[in-house]
Amino acid sequence: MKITGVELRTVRMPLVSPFETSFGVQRERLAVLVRVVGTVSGAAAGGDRKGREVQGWGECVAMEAPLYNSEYAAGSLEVLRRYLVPLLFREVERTGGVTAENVESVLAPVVGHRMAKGALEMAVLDAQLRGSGTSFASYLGAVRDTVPSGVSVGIQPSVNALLDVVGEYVTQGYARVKLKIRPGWDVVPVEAVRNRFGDLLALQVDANAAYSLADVRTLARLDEFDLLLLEQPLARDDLRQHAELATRLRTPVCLDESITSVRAAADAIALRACRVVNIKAGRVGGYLTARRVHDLCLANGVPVWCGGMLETGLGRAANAALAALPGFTLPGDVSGSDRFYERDITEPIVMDDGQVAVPTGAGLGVEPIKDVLERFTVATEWVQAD
Ligand code: SMG
Ligand code: MG
Repeated sequence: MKITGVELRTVRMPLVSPFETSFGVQRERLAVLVRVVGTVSGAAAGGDRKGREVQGWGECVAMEAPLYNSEYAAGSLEVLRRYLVPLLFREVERTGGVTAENVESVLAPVVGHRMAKGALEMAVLDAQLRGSGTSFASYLGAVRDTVPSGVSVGIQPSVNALLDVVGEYVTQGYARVKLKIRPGWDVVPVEAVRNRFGDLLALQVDANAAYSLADVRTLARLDEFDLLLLEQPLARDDLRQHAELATRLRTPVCLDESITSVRAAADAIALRACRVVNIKAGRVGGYLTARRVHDLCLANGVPVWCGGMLETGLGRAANAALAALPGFTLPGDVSGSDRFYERDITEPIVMDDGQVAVPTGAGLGVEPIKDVLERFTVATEWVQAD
């Protein structure tokens, strides 16, 4: 497609309740959305020679502050406007167009900023697929039309409060519960949840890199609660220590923050740093790389699941499509929109009987609702191709 311009929009959405992790408390979601506008011609436009206008949406999953990883929303906005979008424009000028499949290599001169790159690639892919009438799911290779829906539960003020919150999600029918843990909030809350809800509850924990190898005895105490996995216990850049820890635990170690690329995933598998991989498209630079991480894990017999970054309906729709690939054998953090938002910017993604439907419409299959989008928008800029 030819790209005529890119809109960069910042939205600020209140969360239904504060979300606390080992690195902080979040009360709202500040997100950068990318809208790519362009034209497609030839086969992609159904033989239309003149070119048909298309647009596509991308969502940058960087948080407001650089606490989950080094990226943050205002930084993503800056790198998009100043470097990434201009690189794409230059490519269109040089070759006459871009495809989602070459966005990664076009943006490769810029080091890092995977979440920003992933958002731009997602928008181009959405536009391209809307142009050809193909859904994200069928493009990526989905093999299911619904995906099991897990919920991520933040750190609570007390164990009783945690039991209430988990009880509510269990009643709603979530297929799996993930508890956020940190030193001082681990064995006791996990034991309480296991005792209250029984052995059949699919349960896992996520430390967001809050522990060190010196905590091995505490982490080993989690073994008795029969968890599906322990997610990112140690530092993001320490595969070797994760490998060491993994030999000391029965609970499978899963990596999230550490898996920033196909290469990182290959290293983690080779070093036996993890037995399970959390795949987040933004963290690895987009849905195309996410699919390659999936393919690598599948080929190595490593189960994967789809992570979440408190996405709006746009990212949530794409995640549901990704989670429908064959290697996603564990329930993902693909919850209903109402887990975080009273009002989503798209039609809400709904969890029903523990499942979320994979969208079937062209591209993402969902779109922002204009007045809702405007209500949450705090800034918009248009970057015009010259
Ligand atoms: O979108 O359901 C969701 C959130 C899932 O816990 C979740 N994500 O480390 O996996 C993770 C966290 C990252 C965001 S924490 C602010
Ligand atoms: Mg995580």
